[in-house]
Amino acid sequence: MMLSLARRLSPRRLPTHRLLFPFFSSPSSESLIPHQSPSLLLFSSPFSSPSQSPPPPPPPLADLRGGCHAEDHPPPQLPLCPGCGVHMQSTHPSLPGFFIPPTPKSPDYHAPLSPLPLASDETHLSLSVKSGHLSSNPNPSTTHGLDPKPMVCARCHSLRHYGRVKDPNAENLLPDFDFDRMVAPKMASPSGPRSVVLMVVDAADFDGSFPRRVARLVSSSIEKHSIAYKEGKPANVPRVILVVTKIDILPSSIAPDDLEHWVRKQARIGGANKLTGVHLVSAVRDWGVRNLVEHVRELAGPRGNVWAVGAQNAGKSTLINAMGRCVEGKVSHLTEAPVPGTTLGIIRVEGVLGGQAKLFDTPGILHPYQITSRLTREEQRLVLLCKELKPRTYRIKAGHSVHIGGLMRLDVEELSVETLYLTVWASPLVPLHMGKTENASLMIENHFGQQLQPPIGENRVAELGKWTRREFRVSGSKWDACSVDIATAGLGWIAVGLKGEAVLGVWTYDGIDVITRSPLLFNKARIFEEAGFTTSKIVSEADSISNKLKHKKSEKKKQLDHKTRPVEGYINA
Ligand SMILES: Nc1nc2c(ncn2[C@@H]2O[C@H](COP(=O)(O)OP(=O)(O)OP(=O)(O)O)[C@@H](O)[C@H]2O)c(=O)[nH]1
Ligand SMILES: [Mg+2]
Repeated sequence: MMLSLARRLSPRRLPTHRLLFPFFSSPSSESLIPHQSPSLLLFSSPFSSPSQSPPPPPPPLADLRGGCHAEDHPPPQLPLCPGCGVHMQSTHPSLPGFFIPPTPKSPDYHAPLSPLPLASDETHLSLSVKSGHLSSNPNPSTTHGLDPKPMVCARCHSLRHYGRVKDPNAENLLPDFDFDRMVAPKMASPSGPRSVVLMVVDAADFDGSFPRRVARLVSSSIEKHSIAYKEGKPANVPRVILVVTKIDILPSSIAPDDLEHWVRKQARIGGANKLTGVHLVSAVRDWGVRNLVEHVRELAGPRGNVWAVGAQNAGKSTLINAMGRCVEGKVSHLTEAPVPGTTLGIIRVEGVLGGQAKLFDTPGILHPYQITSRLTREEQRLVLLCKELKPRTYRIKAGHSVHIGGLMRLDVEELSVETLYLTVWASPLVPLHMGKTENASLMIENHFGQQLQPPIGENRVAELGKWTRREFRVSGSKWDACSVDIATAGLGWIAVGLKGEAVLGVWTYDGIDVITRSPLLFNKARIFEEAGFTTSKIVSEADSISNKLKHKKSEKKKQLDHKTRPVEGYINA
């Protein structure tokens, strides 16, 4: 139900009829090219020799996610993109997995430049150019000995180099990744190699990115298989490691022990009550990654299967890349990007674990209750956190409201004391506003999509769904500490500090999760925010646009007045 709502609301999703355009109906899953390694493709005839015949029909879209095939359904015989796990094809640019095969280079392409002496009259050439000519590689074999960069699909190339998807419509053609069908049965299988589940959670959006489905699945299979094991039946009890990543985004003042305590508590609430271990890491700073690798190797043994699973954009691929950096040897680089849904298929990563143990990166699970699932790429860019969080604090009275962009509003409806503290933890790119609740309904009409972004543009407001209210009764016993967090999945949270009781109304779009939890951080900003909009580029740009419009209107009015005056004069005369 929730999923279908998100699908309906998400602008990134195309209407279903787009999925039915001619090639989709093609029943053919015949191979386009024989299965071969990407490096062999460089010189393979089907791609490198332009053919006059029309391109072969593409495989059904449902088959393009690598590693996502039912046992009885063979995968298309196409190479896999080592960055995102999609099947690569060079015939249909609008389809996922498209890549342009490089043209074969002449055999002497890599030949070193001959160390020709420079002519004495070449004084106009810069020294660097001269030195470039003169210092040829003394050991050319080292240049040739380097591993060629693995070839990736056009989408991965664009994500890696420009941080965005080249053709968003292309990936929307893929059906959603079916975790329950593609990964769950393998992960929770009672037979075969032992499963180690790396449950990857984003520290800055813990509850929104916590994979509840995975937690429930592994907890129940641990229970079931443990009973079977005690009865002497063959049973494979999965081991679960909770990896809380992106901890570099949390303020450095947080103590690791406190964080771990908080994480374990929230994980229990989320349904993960049988954890083998908890690791707090930063994959971009390599904090805690070595310990994690050692623990995973120990649990996987010589033959285990390790699955990195979690919500979209939680940081799975970046984590695996960081694990790869910890081990000696060459590990291929997975595509990582601030774009939910980067990884498209299941990818087996070689070289991180020992023996025959296997490590898999998986596509992120779509959480329709995370607000990011409703946003466009441009809007996601404003909301996603990538730098250390900074608090923005208000001291406010009853009858006042705080907006986080056009995505969430908190009203202080009733308060047993005079004021309370609200500390907003969200992306600094999202502007805030504080003002009287009685004016809040005008904010939607006048400022959502402009000063209050995301959504970007007025038309997007209605697309995000119905704006609905939830009520929370909170209480606290100290002024100098936060008593409770009110967290909106995918956006951030507001820490409430008060000595008394309050009734809070929280507004956001229907279907987006809002929860209360024990506070994660206790910091407040040194300088409190004031009423009105926070200063930001978005607000000043929106202000200057509306000022220009007002100016134009008043100019027009003046001109009209000017034109009508002589007529009035004539009448008067
Ligand atoms: N600051 C910080 N950013 C991180 C960390 N780990 C990942 N990221 C960022 O988070 C974003 C998403 O990372 P990915 O590794 O692509 O996430 P994913 O879980 O594989 O995403 P999907 O493939 O969509 O499921 C990227 O912009 C990363 O740079 C971290 O430890 N610290
Ligand atoms: Mg990924």
